[in-house]
Amino acid sequence: MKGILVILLLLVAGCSEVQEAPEEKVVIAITDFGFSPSQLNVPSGTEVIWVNRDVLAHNLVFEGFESGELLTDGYFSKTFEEPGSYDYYCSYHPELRGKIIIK
Ligand SMILES: [Cu+2]
Repeated sequence: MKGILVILLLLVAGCSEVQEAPEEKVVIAITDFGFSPSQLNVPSGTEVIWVNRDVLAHNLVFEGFESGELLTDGYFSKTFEEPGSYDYYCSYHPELRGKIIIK
């Protein structure tokens, strides 16, 4: 049993050494009818994760894709590879808007 643990620890250590450039992740919270932050400037390859901390359900509608319904504590993640400006909104509350800018 101890031997297995040692092997697992070595595997974990080995993986973290190989991963020289950690993947970037940024969390956007949905709280009090707002995206926090409402505008995000990040490099390409960034994974953006929205977490709904509101009491109501929301969704994220981009040009070309949608998150589906996010209930309280629900989340949606998307990795943006293409530089550009991505506007989005909640179709339940169209005044709820945000923007992602990928450099
Ligand atoms: Cu909403």
